[in-house]
Amino acid sequence: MQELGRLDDLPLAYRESLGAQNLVPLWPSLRAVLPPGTPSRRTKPVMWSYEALRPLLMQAGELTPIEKAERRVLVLANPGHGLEKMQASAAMYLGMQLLLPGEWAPSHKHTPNAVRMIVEGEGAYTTVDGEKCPMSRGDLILTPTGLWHEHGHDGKDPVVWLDVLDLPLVYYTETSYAVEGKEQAVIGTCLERSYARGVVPSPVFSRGSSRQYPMLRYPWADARAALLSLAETQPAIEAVQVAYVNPENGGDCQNILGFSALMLRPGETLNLPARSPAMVFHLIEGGAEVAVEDQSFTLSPADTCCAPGYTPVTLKNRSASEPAFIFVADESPLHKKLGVYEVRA
Ligand code: GTQ
Repeated sequence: MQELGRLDDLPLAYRESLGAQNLVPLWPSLRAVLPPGTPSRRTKPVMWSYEALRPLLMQAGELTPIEKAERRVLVLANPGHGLEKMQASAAMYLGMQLLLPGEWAPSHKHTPNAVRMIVEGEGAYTTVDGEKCPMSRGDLILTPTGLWHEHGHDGKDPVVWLDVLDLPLVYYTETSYAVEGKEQAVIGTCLERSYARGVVPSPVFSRGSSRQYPMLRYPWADARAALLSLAETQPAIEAVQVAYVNPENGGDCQNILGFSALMLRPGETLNLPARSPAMVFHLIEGGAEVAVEDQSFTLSPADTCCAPGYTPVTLKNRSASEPAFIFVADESPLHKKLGVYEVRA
């Protein structure tokens, strides 16, 4: 590959004249912005141990009252991007949010999409556009772009959940903002519109439901049962994995990030090919090992790690007798919409 001219090959006076006109020569930076073959990635493989972060999160509960935080969150930041950027990857933001009994995180809506994966505690709920969604371990609750949401807690113990947002991407595109609102009037619970077992509003005599986000809560009990049944009824399947989809059209449940749950059968090792999207793994149950680049992470329940794109990942169940269950978030809907999605065999 041809070596290109460097910035300091150019006379200083010329460089100054360019700068004075807000002009920049491309060739000294061409290889950096269009690297050969594979993108450069700031995203590093990183793991966040729940055991290590939990006491710090509980300490935040003592140090900062909810009124002074609005959202009491410790951000899982990837040092590859710089901690202050609060990014797990180019498009993904991760945060562990704590709500104590009786606390309330007030209603707002914003342009980034969010999901919550419940990590521990019972009795909290998120109200999304008037629908009250109870939170239990492993449940996935959507708060898509533009929908009002607030969090409350009627239980006795601290509740913690993992927030996954596309905030870095939305912020980068200069489209990130929030609007504060009043406490929502609860018009129902999301339990009232269940899409379980393959029946949806019929599009034959009506246009189905007019909701863009027909399902806001994906109970863990249902996803777990689906994984177990998939493993049992399709033993030859490569990966025991279910996607969280819009049940009315089968598409991704949100616009930018994709979400799935994966079961590693006892003793299973799963080799994931290099794909363009970065990925996040959060262990719900069991024990797993995640190998990516030169790193190997040992995940216990509630541990979270991330992997950059364009690199293979190996997932290993640490138990020979019990399944392991992993929540996966990735950037594939975004990459597909951008036309840059790739799988490298
Ligand atoms: O719960 O609405 O982690 O607005 C970051 C921004 C959580 C939330 C975050 C948010 C929220």
